[in-house]
This record gives sequence, C-alpha cells and structure tokens, in this order.
Amino acid sequence: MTITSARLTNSSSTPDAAGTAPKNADPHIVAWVASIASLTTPDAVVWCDGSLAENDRLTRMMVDSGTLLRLNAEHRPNSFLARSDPSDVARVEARTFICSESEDAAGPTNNWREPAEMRGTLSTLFAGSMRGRTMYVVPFSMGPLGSPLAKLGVQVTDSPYVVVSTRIMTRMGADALSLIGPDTEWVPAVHSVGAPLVNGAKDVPWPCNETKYISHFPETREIWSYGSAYGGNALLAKKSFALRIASVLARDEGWLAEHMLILKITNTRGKVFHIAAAFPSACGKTNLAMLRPSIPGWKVETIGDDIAWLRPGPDGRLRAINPEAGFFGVAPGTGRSTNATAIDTLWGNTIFTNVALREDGDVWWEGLSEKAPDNLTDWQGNAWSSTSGSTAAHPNSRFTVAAAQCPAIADDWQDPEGVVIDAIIFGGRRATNVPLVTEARGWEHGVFVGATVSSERTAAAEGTVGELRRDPFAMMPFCGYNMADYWSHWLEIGETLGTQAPKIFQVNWFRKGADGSFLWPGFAENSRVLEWILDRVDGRAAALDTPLGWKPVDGGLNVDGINVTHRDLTQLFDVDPDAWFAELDATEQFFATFGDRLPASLTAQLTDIRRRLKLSIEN
Ligand code: TSX
Ligand code: MN
Repeated sequence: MTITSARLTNSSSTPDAAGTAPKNADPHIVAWVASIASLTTPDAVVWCDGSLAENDRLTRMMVDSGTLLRLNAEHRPNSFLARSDPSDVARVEARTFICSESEDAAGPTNNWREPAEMRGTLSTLFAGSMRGRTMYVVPFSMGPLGSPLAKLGVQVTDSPYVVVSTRIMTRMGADALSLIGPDTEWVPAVHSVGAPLVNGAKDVPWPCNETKYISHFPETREIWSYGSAYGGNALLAKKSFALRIASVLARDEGWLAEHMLILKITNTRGKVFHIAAAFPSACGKTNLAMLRPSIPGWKVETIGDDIAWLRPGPDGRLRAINPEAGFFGVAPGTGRSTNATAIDTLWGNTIFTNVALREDGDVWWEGLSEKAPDNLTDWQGNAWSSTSGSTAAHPNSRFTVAAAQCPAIADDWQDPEGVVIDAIIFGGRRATNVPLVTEARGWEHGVFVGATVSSERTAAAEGTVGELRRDPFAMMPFCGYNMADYWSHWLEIGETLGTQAPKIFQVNWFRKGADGSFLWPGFAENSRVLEWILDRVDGRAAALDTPLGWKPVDGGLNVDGINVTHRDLTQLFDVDPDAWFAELDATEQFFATFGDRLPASLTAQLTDIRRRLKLSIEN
C-alpha cells in the first residue's frame, strides 16, 4: 500500500499534543510534536516516560494485537518474539538518503537527494500516515544521562515495537526529557510505519509499507524514516543518529562517531587497557566485544559492541563512550561455542525478532545448538524441519537486550567522562593478503589502513564471491557526509592528539591457507593477538618492519598450546609483493572516485607502501 493522499487533515481534529505533554517538557519539543501530529494525524499522542509500568502496558498490548508473542517464562522470563513482515527484514541501504544542500557534501558513497525535493516527498508520505494509530513521543539520551559526551534526541513513532526496543537500546524516557531545556541541542527523529488504519481497517501484526525512505538532513540534524519497523530503519537512535547525524556533529565539533566496539582488558600484570575496534559486518564484532580470553589471568570486559563516540579529553588523550544502552545483535551463529557471554546475557528481558520458536515456548536459531530441536516453528510462523530447505531463523534475526544484563559488562561502561583508548583496531574479512596483525607506522598510516578496510564477499547473493567489498572504517553505510572529508577529519584529529594518539593496528582473523582452511583459530584465541597489541602499547613487545607496518618478531606472538604451526604463522604474515601491487592499484582506483577531496596524505601512503614493497624485493 502506498500513501498518495497529500491532504493535510485540519489540525483541529488532531489530538492535543501539548495537553498530553509532561509539565516540564521544553516548549520547543511540544511545538515540534504538535506540528508532527498535525501532519501525521494520529488518534492519540502518548509521551513516554520509560517506566517499567509503561513498558508492561505496551508489551501486553502488543501480545493482544499479535505483534509480540510472549515466550515461556520458565525458559525466557519477560521475553518476546516478534515476527516481522517478510518484506521488512533488514536495513535498506538503497532507500537510505543523505539530504545535504550539496551533492558533494554527501559524497560518492551515499545516496543523495536534494533536501527541498525530499521534504516534498516526505510531507506527502507522512500526511495522515498515523491515522488510526497512536503517536509515541520517545525522548532519549545517547550516552550516560548528563555525560559531557552524550547527546539527546526525541523520536516520534507510531510503532510500539520501536518504543520498547528504544527503551532497551537507549536511556529513554522522563530523565532524558528533563535534560532538554530551551538551549539544549537535541536531534528530532520522525518515524512512521506508513500504514494508517482507515475506515475501521483491522491492524496486522507488523504494519509497514513497501515504499521506504530513511532520510537524513545533516545541516538541520533531522531524521525522517518511513515505511519500515525493522532495526536501523526504525530504531533511529542507533545508526541514523549515533552514526550518520553524529558523524556530522563530530566533524563540526572535533570528535569521532565510529562504528566500533569498545573493550576493557586487564592483563596478567593487572594493567588495565581500553581498545576500540571497527569491523565490517559478518566479522563477529559482537563475539569480540564479549570475548572470553584463552590466556590465563587475563580479563576481557565489554563496554560496547557497535558504536563508539570518541573525543580528545581535557588531558589530551582520546576518551570513548558507548552511546548505546543495549545490544541489537544478529542471533544466527551465536552459541555457547562462539559467544557464551551473549548466551548468558539473553536469559530473559529480551525481545527476539525473526528467530524460530520451539514447541516449549523458547527460541532457537541456527548456531544456538549443533542440532535443531524437533517441531520448530520458523520465523514466518510455519512448521519447520531440517528438510524444509530454508533456515528456521531469518539470517538477519536479532536479539534486543540491555547491556547492563551482560555478565561481562565492565564496571566503567557508563563512566560519563568515557574511558581512555589505548589502541584502535581495524579488522576485515580477508582470505588473502592481509596479515593476522600489524601495527601501523603512525596515525596517517593508520588512517590509510582504516580507509582500505574490506571484506571478500561471502554469499553469491552479494555479487561475485571473493570480490572485494570495500567498507572504509566499517562506515560505508553510516557516514553522514563525504567519506573523503571524513578521512581528512580523522587526519585532523590525529594532529590534535599528537604524541598522545593511540597506536592503530590492523587485524585479520580470516586468512586462509592454500587448502582453503582458516589459518587462525579465532574466537578465544584472538586474545593472543590482543596480548601482542597491548604489549606493543606498553613498550614490551619487539616488532619487525614490513612494507605493511610492524609485525611480531619470531616467537613474539604467543601460540603456546594451540594448533598453529610455524608454517601457518609464516602464511599468516606472508606479504606477496605482486598481490600487494595489484591490491594497491585497486585501492588507487577506489581513492580516485573521491576526486580532489581525497586527502594528499592517503596518496602519500600508497606511494610509501609501494616504495617499501619494492625495497623488500631488492633486499
Ligand atoms: O566471530 C568470529 N571471530 C571473532 C571472535 C571473537 N568468527 C565468526 C565470524 C562470523 C560472524 C570467526 N570465524 C572467527 C573469529 O575470530 N574466526 C572464524 C573463522 C574460523 C571458523 C572456524 C574455525 C576456525 C576459524 N575452527 C573450527 O571451526 C574448528
Ligand atoms: Mn553495526
């Protein structure tokens, strides 16, 4: 169903947004809510306070309407299963727009639309789009309430699923609203599933619209999302605010909004470190964020699994917060052997979306156990068996759970000042070329490493298998402005940090041998790589110069007690000059797509690495 009616309903027939507002609500917010209500004409406006009572009211209502299914409380207390419309199962990058005044400001990696044109499109779509529904007003803080690194936002939405999800993923409700005064900066986000209930039409469990727009206005710091209730399309605090809009705020204010996990690590000597790490999708970022290390005496604790906001602190060192309050993780592949901590986090108080249902009222997904239980119901609500020829859980099925419920959450995860970052890591999924670990020669080389992050395509549906999918800084779908300008901004932050800048490392858990098997065991054993990284930070590990940066000396990486041979290690760190000359040519072509906005320092890095490769052949 596509809404084409452009007629604005008379505002006198819309509910009184101001009358229902909390007494302390800032008048700007009240006026904005009233204007959105008069555009979208909901039946009611509800200001959310974030309380447990409100949450229980909403979940009970959604159970009654069929949007949520209550799981068996003996197995999964206070937990629910949502089944989305089969057409609304993932973020839609093709329908995600950056509406900056100039196309160049959005850059070649974003879908750009002229702001005025997009406003016209949206005002048509949103006109009357909430008829027959309730519009919820959802104030939230990204980052600990009142933290100098936090930012405030208000989302209006006609999806109660989005309300209860945002309550888990952010600090949502009355406390956030109280922090907004007349001079407080806040980001407005408008969301409608685009499915008005007219003429007494009966609702469906997962209303949405085949027409979708996830639109960002970087200059006015606004978000407008239409047609989807799924994940990043609808939970606008996450990718839309905390990455796309925040990256623009960060550029203008001298900080960084990044697609990074944050870890706290205590080594055997009792020394505490914090690291931030960026990985593209399908690299096991949440698994690393909840790592159980194999090194005796080591402790790894979680601060965040997806987004980091980083800012030079008063002492000149880089500090980071996790702006989120929950995990919205991919379920399939999450099991006791890959991520026991996640499994221990999901015991209850969790919203599952598009996973399979067991006959005992618990949930299941591929990878939760080796063998599928009997009598499963698949993510679409149909009887499923291993001979069905499809997966029981959707490959992009999710859990939504509070970070506070993670048994490995670090004690400083809500430190309002942020944690000092000791190292930055860039990862990728590369069967060839990229070594297990290298240390960048300096900040500028590190920015080159970030700009060249990539993964090989793993599914035929994504294109030619093996072909490189570039995902600079893992920010390709999330940077709210020109990616080349973003690289320049990273270079400027490096100048600000100067000698206090954290070291930058590149890792690759996914290199394969000639026989096609993984050379590195990964998972818990990745702690050995982190150990080398932190020993480098601490000035305790020796390193050898390579054309790609510093690598561990022979015997420098601890592989005691694991099945990694000297031959495997040689292959894990092998640098094939011919393959690298070809890779750098491809990188040069990629860089050329940014024209004259490409920072000269990245071209200089290309030249420098080519020079080092030539030298390595001559010697
Ligand atoms: O998450 C992964 N990590 C990071 C863990 C902290 N995965 C899963 C990726 C898909 C989301 C990995 N897969 C990792 C890894 O380090 N490494 C691999 C590749 C791999 C897979 C299986 C084995 C070894 C490597 N070995 C056996 O299955 C016995
Ligand atoms: Mn992510």
